[in-house]
Amino acid sequence: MTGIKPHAAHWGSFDAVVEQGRVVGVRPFRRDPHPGPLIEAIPDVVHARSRIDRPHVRAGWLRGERRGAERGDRDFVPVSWDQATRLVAEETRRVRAEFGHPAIMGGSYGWSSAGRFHHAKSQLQRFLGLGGGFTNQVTNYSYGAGMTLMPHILGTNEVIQGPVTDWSSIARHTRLMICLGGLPLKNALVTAGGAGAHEYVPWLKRVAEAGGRFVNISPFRGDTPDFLGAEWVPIRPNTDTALILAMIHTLVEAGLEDRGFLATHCTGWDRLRPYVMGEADGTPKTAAWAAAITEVPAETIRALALEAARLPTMLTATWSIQRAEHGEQPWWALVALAAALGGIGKPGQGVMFGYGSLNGMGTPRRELPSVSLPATRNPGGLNIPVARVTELLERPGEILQYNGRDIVLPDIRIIWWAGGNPFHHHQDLNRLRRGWNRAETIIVQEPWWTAAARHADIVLPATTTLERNDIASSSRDRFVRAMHQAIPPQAQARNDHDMLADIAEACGFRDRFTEQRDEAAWLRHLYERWRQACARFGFDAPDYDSFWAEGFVEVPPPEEDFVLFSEFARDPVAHPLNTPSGRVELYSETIAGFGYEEIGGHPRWQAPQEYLGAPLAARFPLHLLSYQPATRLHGQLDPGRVAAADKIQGREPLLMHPADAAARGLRDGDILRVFNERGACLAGLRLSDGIRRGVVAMATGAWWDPSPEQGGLDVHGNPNVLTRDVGTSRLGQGSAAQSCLVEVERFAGALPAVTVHDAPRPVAEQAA
Ligand SMILES: Nc1nc2c(c(=O)[nH]1)N[C@H]1C(S)=C(S)[C@@H](COP(=O)(O)OP(=O)(O)OC[C@H]3O[C@@H](n4cnc5c(=O)[nH]c(N)nc54)[C@H](O)[C@@H]3O)O[C@H]1N2
Ligand SMILES: Nc1nc2c(c(=O)[nH]1)N[C@H]1C(S)=C(S)[C@@H](COP(=O)(O)OP(=O)(O)OC[C@H]3O[C@@H](n4cnc5c(=O)[nH]c(N)nc54)[C@H](O)[C@@H]3O)O[C@H]1N2
Ligand SMILES: [Mo]
Repeated sequence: MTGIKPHAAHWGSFDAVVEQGRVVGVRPFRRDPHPGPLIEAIPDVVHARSRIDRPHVRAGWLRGERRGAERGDRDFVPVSWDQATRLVAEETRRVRAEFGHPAIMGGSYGWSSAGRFHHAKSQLQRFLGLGGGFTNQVTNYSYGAGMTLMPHILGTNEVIQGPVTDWSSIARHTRLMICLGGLPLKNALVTAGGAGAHEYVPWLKRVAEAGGRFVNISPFRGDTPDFLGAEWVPIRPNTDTALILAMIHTLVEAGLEDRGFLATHCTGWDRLRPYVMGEADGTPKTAAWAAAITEVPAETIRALALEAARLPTMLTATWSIQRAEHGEQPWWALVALAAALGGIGKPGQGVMFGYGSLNGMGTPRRELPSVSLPATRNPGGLNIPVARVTELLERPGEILQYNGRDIVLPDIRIIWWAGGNPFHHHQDLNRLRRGWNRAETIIVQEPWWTAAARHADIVLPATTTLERNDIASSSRDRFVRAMHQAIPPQAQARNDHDMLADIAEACGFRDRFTEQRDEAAWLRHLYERWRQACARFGFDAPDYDSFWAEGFVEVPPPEEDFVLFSEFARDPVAHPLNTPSGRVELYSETIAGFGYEEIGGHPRWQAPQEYLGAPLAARFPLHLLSYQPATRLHGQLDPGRVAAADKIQGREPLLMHPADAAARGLRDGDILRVFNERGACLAGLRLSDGIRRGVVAMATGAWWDPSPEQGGLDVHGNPNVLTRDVGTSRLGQGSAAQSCLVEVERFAGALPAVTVHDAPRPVAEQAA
């Protein structure tokens, strides 16, 4: 195969340049106004030495060492596809028969790849659902706490997932944009389902040119790009709630709260106001009170509140803000501030979450569906909040409380993952590994020897998107794109659909799984379904053959600005919110009724166990933020050149203020040991005066490389060996990765090699 093939990924659309069956380069999609650099890593990763060449089975598993066995790079035996298929089918049948469907954990959380047909997780879940059901995961790592909270207080998740009030409305009307967590450029490199056009930077520039002023409230100055000229308010991590409450206090003190809006559009102001003013608990939430918690000067807080009352203001917070212990609170408080300002539902005003978290948030787009597989059914299954996965594995038979429900945790026998990497995404990896090892059988479908594949019993090699045909599509992007196969499957890799179709056959339901369609027939089918759905919205998409030949379909932009909640703002009686009161719930009887002492009926300041104001900071005085990487998508692309160029002696960089480094005698470029009671990893020191003192930051995504010779030290730099595995609260049960204290020291001794980008060496062929 040689030529130029249109293709797409979460991190951008591109043409693959192919010579003699190899991807040798990429060219950005010609309609992308601002392509990002991540696509440059594609040739490296597609042909990486960490690709899995054949199916493998752990030798100990073949000998019958199952429950409690140590996993991790242990003696993988290559087997044939026939053998692997038979082993997986037999094991699935056995476990279903002996222990029931929920004994199979098939939540398989993860981003998979952009193509909507070969979406690994959807394929696996379709297979497991047809087989009788499985234990599934609900919510997500991105905004799991927020998405459980918002339906209670705003009646919808549109404020997070979109469509949010669009950039066009902001450019026209917003004069002040207050951004908790900033508006980072790096996050907008990607769109789930594929970025056809990166429109974030052009829109930010238009908003700035229109005269909007930006305030970046974040421990990290780099969370807004220089061209915005934002004011930086360096806040202590995890203290945003205190700052927001003090802004509300300032408004009330000055008589500037929008009493009309609070009376007609909200419920619970009579409960929140006495708390804020201190009548309820004796502590007025003044700017001076918040200054002590946030280390933001009281005058800055007051000035910000008064300015927000004077100017059309959009409030926003990144998704990261709620990825912390009590992560529901800052988002709820921000909704309350927006209510007190009276801006909810007005053009360019109110509150939205995640403008700075993903490309496509706020991009004007016509309301149209996206191409997707039909929803999976899970008849005999169970749902567990995604970030409680270790508890699920640790505590069978016990109760997990979530959002007013008591869930009895099943006893998991099979863990099955396709298109996600729990040893990337979960917190406290050493603890996860202990829970993980309790399973009898772990099956992982992966193109690469990621930590998840290395911790499996049965490893099934998947193709990358370049080795198959597909369609990329996202509700946040104007382009639907054809993904043409560019190269043949590498080694013995197979696509997830085909491997599962064979396993379904061995289980007796191949035809129900495939619906007797092959890849080409499925793509045509999914496209036609989408085309018909679009027609109902008045958009005539071209027929499939024209689309495939052209390589993309462009959805026309909308004619008018989109403003979320505009009808509610105009007439809250005729257009109530989908909450019990029909209004914005500043006090929620439902949440209060759950009786969880860690989350009350209205937003309030609660100190997390790990932040700079906690007693533990005496021993671990640095707050670690583990943010999304600029050089990858999570763990994906880590073997490529973009991620490699950013590392320091092959280790993930850690940002630190020069004064904190000097106090420890550390110099730029030093290799550090970063540690707390949960674990330790290496990192390369990068000094920056753009990070607040007392805060250090590491991107996620360097593949976990624990060294048995070094007592389990991760020699590469995965911050999730350090993060704490605790729910945000029993309401949201979201990931609290951003509440984490650590200490650092210079790493003494010979630098251990990073070996995780090499394939593990197999043991005796065909032992099975
Ligand atoms: N400390 C900390 N941890 C975090 C976060 C944080 O802020 N801090 N953020 C969290 C968030 S928001 C998220 S969304 C998660 C992300 O966590 P994940 O989504 O699990 O991370 P990815 O690395 O994208 O995992 C996708 C996996 O799918 C594989 N894959 C790709 N294409 C295919 C395919 O076609 N077939 C198969 N079988 N596999 C494929 C990739 O190789 C990769 O290993 O991480 C979370 N973890
Ligand atoms: N390049 C790239 N882009 C991505 C991803 C990726 O892996 N790579 N992942 C995508 C995914 S899955 C998601 S969910 C989104 C996530 O999007 P976010 O969750 O918004 O991204 P983060 O980088 O975790 O956090 C943004 C910033 O929040 C700041 N911050 C952290 N804690 C606090 C705090 O307590 N208070 C304040 N005020 N600020 C704080 C940090 O300085 C950080 O830089 O990103 C998406 N975009
Ligand atoms: Mo995410």
